[in-house]
Amino acid sequence: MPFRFVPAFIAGCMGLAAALPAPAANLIENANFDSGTAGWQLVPGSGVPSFVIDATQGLPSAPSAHLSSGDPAMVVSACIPVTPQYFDLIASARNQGDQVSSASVTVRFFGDTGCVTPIGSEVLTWTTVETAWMQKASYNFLAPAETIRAQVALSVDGLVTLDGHFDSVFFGPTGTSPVTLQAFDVD
Ligand SMILES: [Ca+2]
Repeated sequence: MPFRFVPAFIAGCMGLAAALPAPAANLIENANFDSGTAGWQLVPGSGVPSFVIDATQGLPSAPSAHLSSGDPAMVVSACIPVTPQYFDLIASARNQGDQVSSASVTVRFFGDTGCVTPIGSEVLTWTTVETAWMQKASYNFLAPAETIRAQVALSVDGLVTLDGHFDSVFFGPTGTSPVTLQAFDVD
């Protein structure tokens, strides 16, 4: 009587589905820049930074965000409500600035609702030689106990010519990043 096994089979499948990892919980809006610069805001530096969408390149795919400036410049995400816990930060970038420049993706934690005064941070930095697209990640870092907000910043730093591309920004509770991102490898 094989049909007797059908309900058990279905129940088994449901159990398997329940055991799969939770779906990705990226707290970043427009993380792949498919919606232009929506969700990101330029924080003007002392120079005149440019923050535009580059439709020709990205990792894993175009478009990406392009931040260039003659002085240190920063673009920030929304000020995101979070609770103190372990987080993952993953991003792709390339640094095309001069020999003393860097490009960084930083999550900053705040104890105030306006994301005014950082009380902790975690940073990924692309150095002078990292001019090709490269994914970087920091897993399982703990937000300070007083954390109530977080904000992710894309920045370029250095002295003369600062130029960074950014894509695929993930910030979320540890264990919620997509498997494809965790397994992604750049040759
Ligand atoms: Ca993209």
